[in-house]
Amino acid sequence: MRQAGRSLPEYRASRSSGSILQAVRDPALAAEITLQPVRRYGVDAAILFSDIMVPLAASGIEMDIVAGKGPIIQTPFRSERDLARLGTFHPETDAPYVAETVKILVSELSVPLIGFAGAPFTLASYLIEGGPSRSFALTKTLMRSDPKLWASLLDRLADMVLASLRSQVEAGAAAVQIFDSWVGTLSLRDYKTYVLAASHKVLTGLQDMGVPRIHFGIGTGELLGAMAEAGADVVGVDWRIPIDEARLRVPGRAVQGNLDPAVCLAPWPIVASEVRKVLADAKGLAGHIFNLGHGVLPETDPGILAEIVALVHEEGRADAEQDSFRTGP
Ligand code: 1CP
Repeated sequence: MRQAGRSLPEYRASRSSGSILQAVRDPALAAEITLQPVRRYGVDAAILFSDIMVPLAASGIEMDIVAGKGPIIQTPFRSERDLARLGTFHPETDAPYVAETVKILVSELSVPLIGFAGAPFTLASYLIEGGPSRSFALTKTLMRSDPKLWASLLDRLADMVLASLRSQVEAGAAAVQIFDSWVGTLSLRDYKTYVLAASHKVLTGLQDMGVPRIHFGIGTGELLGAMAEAGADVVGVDWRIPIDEARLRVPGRAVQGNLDPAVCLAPWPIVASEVRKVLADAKGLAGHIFNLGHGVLPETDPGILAEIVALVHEEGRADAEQDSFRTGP
């Protein structure tokens, strides 16, 4: 459950007044924040406390991550000249605190740690728009009007993302996830023309490391087949499409998802029934990781999340028992 920490009082106390980038640069603090939701909820994996913007910030792109808003870039990317501002990213020297946090966590966690990075398209969208966007108008305009510059930008970002993920795995992360959160704004044709190659470079560049690769975006129902082609082992989906339908669109891959995070704001009996619907949709699928379809909303009651985890574990165990009864020991 991404950003599960945001709903916790202990998270707000740990973060106090500093910016998220400051918290990420402090390995002891970042490790503590990563552990908080794992302790509270008993989830089966931890996701590193960091942000998709960290490699860009560490390689010299000036930005703030504004509370309640998101990343704001001082000087957005607009032309060929801006490529020069994107230095090469060396995780060991530019952001040594990330690997250090991973190492602390690996020694303390009893569940696997998921490392992560933003996918090239989503990172490019923040660089070009200068912050969060609804229409992605500037991004799409640059993509179409200067496809050569666009391809160079995505290729540079792919190198940065790959370097970041490889160093997280070397430090001990047991799986990686790339967040292409906003790629669902594109048509399938545009995805294939402008994005697939860069995401493919990242995912296939991790192949030799032998860790599961998860590829996630929201509003990606029509892109799922192409996202699977990009080379992930698991495709994450939001709540707009039933998980069994998603699975049909990503042959040979596992799926992750897909409870609507807003469901968690409803009274418990409704939440329980919605959780059961996801599990029923996923019944019999060769690979399903239960998760929300996007991040936890900050106003979510932590008690509800704890109940969801308990219910999924309970139903999972009941299923496993039934399967062993059916197939014998
Ligand atoms: O559970 C965790 O805490 C994991 C850490 C994590 C992750 C996986 C954070 C901390 N950010 C992310 C990924 C991230 N960051 C994504 C991809 C996942 C997603 O789609 O939600 C994106 C798009 C960002 C960019 C970003 N950073 C946003 C979204 C802005 C927008 O365009 O709508 C925001 C609000 C941030 C700040 C941020 N990052 C993380 C947290 C807990 C927060 C909230 C602010 C804070 O507490 O200061």
